Amino acid sequence: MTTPSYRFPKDFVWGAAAASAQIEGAANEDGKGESIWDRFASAGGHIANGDTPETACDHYHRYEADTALMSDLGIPNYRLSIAWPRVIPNGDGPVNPRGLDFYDRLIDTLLAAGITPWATLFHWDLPQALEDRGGWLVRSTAEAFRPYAETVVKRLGDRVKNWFTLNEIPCFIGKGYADGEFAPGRTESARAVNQGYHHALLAHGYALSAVRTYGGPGARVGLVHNHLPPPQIPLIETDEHIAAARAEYERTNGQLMGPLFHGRYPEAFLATAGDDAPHVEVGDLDGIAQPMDYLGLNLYSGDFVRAGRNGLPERLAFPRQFPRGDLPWLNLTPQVLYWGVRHAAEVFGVPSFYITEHGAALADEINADGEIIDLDRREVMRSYLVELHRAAHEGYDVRGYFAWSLLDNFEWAEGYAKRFGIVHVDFETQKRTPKLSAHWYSQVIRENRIL
Ligand code: PNW
Repeated sequence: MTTPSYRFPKDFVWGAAAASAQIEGAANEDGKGESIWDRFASAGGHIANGDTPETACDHYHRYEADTALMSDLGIPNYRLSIAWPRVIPNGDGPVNPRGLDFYDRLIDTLLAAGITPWATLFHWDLPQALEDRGGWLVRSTAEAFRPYAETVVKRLGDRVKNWFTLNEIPCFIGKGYADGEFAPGRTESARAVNQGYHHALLAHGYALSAVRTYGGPGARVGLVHNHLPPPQIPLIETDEHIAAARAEYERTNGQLMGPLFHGRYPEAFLATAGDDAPHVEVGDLDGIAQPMDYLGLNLYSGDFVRAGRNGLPERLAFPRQFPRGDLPWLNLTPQVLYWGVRHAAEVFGVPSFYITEHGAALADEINADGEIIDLDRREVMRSYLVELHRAAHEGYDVRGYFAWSLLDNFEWAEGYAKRFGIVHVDFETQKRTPKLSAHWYSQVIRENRIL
């Protein structure tokens, strides 16, 4: 028998991911405080079709059935997030025991089903009470994150061994405080926004310390990073285009990756920022640069970059008919799973990785038999995994892949119309139906190779 091609490393971690505000619902139940996404939705005008996260997938009440579903599909790892306002409704006030109890039950249910939990401490649902005092633009929000993280790690750390601190700083700071596209919908100065990025980094360091101090034996922790602009894929894999892509990657990721992996803001960033550079207090960078056990990468789309005529990196525009998912930014570029890993390793020396999210929003159709044969999503996942396999085969330490997402869910400013799930959700009835992509993924996991 020949060795099957596209086999993944032994012990490769296969999973599915989700986030509290996108699936839980129960926005006002059991003492949960208001989050900035609850407020952003109720303020109106920000979210497609006037959708809100109030009910979402009703996972708060259906977590047992959702766990059973994962178990039926043979999904052995689940990346979830903890809602800060469920645990500490005002952000820095008293703990809400019923909020912690929910995560306690959820973790126990997962473990009883043989599913390993991977918990993210912050996936965008900031307590509104903290936003009212300045949100991520003020240092006290990062300071409040420390006791919150400690509370969660102390309570769940005997059973949760794999932690992520924050999800996608560029999205919740950039889109939340600079573009105004995401909650809290602010459009602030470059100076204020750079300070916000710094506070997010600081919060990451505090959460990392919390896991190191209270996580118990075997606890591991990292950040989930994403890239805005998207990671740079060399137009053709020649030395000169690779160098151009790498230079642009370094330039656009230095503000976060520099402090995290080199313990300082890069000179190039400081020169560009000038007077808008963040204020940094003594000791901040030591906390931020504490070694992580792994870096999580959320990778959906890349940009093609070439060495331009003047020798400078040049980003190529996408042709009108380039393959794209159901969102304007979702260009389907499988190579991003390879280059996202390789650039981070080469430029910033990142030693090991999990792909903490990859997936596609597509316009699913239910056929006459009630099935969703999402050949498109399956093809997207398959082609991206081929590129992840290439990275693993070349020796990059890629340890796992989490499909985004387990369920169709509240896709932030896009509401419920954009579906990323490998399991379809009927938001009228809350019925779950695994799509073809879920059945296929289930088999990929079982065989530990791309099918
Ligand atoms: C990520 N972009 O968000 C988040 O981590 C998820 O919560 C989200 O559902 C998923 O990706 C799909 O969108 C992103 O504009 C949002 O490039 C926007 C962008 C990237 C990631």
